[in-house]
Amino acid sequence: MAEFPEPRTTAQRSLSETADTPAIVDAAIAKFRLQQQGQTAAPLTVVIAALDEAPSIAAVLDEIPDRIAGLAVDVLVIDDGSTDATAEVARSHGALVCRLSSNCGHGAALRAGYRIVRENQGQYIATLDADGQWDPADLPAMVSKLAANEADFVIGSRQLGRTENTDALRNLGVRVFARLISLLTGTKITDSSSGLRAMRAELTGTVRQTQPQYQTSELLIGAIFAGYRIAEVPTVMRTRSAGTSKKGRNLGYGLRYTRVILRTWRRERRHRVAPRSG
Ligand SMILES: Nc1nc2c(ncn2[C@@H]2O[C@H](COP(=O)(O)OP(=O)(O)OP(=O)(O)O)[C@@H](O)[C@H]2O)c(=O)[nH]1
Ligand SMILES: [Mg+2]
Repeated sequence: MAEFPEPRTTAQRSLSETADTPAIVDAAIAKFRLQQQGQTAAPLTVVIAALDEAPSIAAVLDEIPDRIAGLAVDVLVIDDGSTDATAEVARSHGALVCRLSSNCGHGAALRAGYRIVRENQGQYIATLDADGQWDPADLPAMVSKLAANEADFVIGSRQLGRTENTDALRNLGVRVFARLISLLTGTKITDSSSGLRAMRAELTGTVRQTQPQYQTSELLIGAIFAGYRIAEVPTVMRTRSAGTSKKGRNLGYGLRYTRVILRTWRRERRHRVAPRSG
């Protein structure tokens, strides 16, 4: 395992996984498996990566219904090395919890969740954030599209709905990034950075993903070039219910996000396959 003499900073771990991430993830999944004792996943698992979200995660979990679009639901929280009571709160509100022993990044945490679902034969995965910004009430419309085999990857789009975020720069960024990805891939999307998504579990194993933090655009661009059918449904993005943002400042965030889009596009366009027909 790599040594980090100083605590790792956001910049250090924002664009490439640190060397110790695979070992941390493997150990966390092995421990989770022991607790699970061979249980298989429900048809739909809501995967939530959470970093120090004890003040907000209970309300998020309480909003998730037991069944969505007729499917039984598991909720899996990946505690990304929190130093607060995120894991305990999540467990006491009915979630399965896999805990990473130190912070690996939003993308790495989600991938640990995806892997657990795939290995447990789950069929569909939905994601949302632990801070209450995405409303689980939007999930039935999204998951229905998967269940009806109309799409493979469904985005909850604040551009088709609305956002309560009043940060003009952030809101401009959402529009610009969506335009850029639409242009680069030829697939029109309106919200590339939405944390509210529903997808076939299988897709998370076939689309190449390496980003520790900026995972939304990497997964989306990879899914488009792999021929998966993308759909969007309107959603309302709320303001954070409690706690603080884990993201960097707007400008640095925007630059790193742009870099991930361009790098992923360069890497994935070479492997482009025709869109699936259903
Ligand atoms: N940014 C970030 N989020 C993480 C990390 N690990 C887990 N998360 C979770 O990822 C979700 C998104 O993080 P947020 O800080 O809310 O990012 P955001 O919604 O883009 O930004 P805000 O609008 O400022 O809340 C939350 O549920 C976090 O707890 C991490 O290392 N970094
Ligand atoms: Mg947030």
